[in-house]
Amino acid sequence: MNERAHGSPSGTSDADKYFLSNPAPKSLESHKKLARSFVAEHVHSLRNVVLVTSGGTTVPLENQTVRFIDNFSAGTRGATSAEYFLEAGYAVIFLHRQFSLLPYSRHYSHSTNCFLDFMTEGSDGDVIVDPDYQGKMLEVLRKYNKAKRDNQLLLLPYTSITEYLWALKETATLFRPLGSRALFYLAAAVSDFFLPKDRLSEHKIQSSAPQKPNPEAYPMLSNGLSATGQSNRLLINLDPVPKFLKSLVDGWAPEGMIVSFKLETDESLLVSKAQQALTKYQHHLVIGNLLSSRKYEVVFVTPDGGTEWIHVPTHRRTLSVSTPGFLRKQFLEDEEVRAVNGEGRVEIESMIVPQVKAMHERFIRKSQETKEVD
Ligand code: 9Z3
Repeated sequence: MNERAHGSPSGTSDADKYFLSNPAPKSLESHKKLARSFVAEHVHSLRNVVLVTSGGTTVPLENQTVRFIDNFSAGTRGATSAEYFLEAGYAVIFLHRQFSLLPYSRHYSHSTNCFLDFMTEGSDGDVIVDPDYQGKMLEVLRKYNKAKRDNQLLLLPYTSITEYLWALKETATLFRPLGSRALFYLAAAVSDFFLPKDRLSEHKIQSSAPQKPNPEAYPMLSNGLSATGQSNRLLINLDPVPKFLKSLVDGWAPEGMIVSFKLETDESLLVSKAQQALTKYQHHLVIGNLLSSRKYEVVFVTPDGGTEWIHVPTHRRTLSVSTPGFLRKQFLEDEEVRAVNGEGRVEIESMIVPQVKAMHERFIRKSQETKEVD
């Protein structure tokens, strides 16, 4: 159906329509206030500023939300990358799914160890860090304190896809005074489908079918007798999430450098889907990754047709894109065990971030040269 058929004024994009019909969350004003003063400070500090998005986005099934659809992401990519950006001198706005991994604290949260396992009782009955963990914790603590001291890190949480999209739009708009010094690093796992506000039931969906199914009560769901005559089924009918990358590139952040991630499970689709995204949205870099190997290998896909695979060092010799599936699976499991046991595997983000930084620096130089010519 075209826009006129929907009765929208011509020129209104799907993203505009999304924001008109899915109102801003209550948290948005305070997020904007924090982001505005953070950006203002770093316009003057002359640091480059990156918006890192991280973690999954939920799709609520009720307005007073009891149930929601979610995805797998724990926010490892985003939280780890944020640390390397901070180390590289960036100021970081970390737009993350509430309760997902955070820079620095990620080393001690969500792990197989409870934080109490890192502590021990001292000789005076005080609580101290276990000597086994002192060295690593001191290193993390120093980096964390430096980021705080220099006001380099702003944490902004979201939960639902709508909260995420509003925060992305408004933060990107606030980044404008930074010009090409703004970098967008979109690692959040963004839902492709959602239930729009006007089809969302206010109250908890009932599991026992009403005597007479009332389509008015749950207009987006058919929660009554199914076509086969079975009762108590819940059929969910989701709308596509608008392609917000287009709005980001064209409208919200026309001068910044935009890096998106592309996630696939079918290896044969990864590079072509990344290339399609670049053609469609005209942004600057897509980093492709596969669900099963995302911690060990990624592919940089650039608008000039370039594709470059990056592998963590232990991985390079043993695993290639053509490694048979069963060997790849075994290797990844071994790597996971080594990582959990703390056998210092290289974090792939320590290789991704410097490369993105170098591209961003070239991007800034190029945009300054263009301005000088103009
Ligand atoms: C990614 O591909 C991230 O690398 C992962 C990280 C979500 C795989 P973890 O949190 O996982 O470390 O466990 N993110 C982007 C996926 C995405 O939703 N891309 C969208 C798209 O390509 C929006 S930019 O359309």
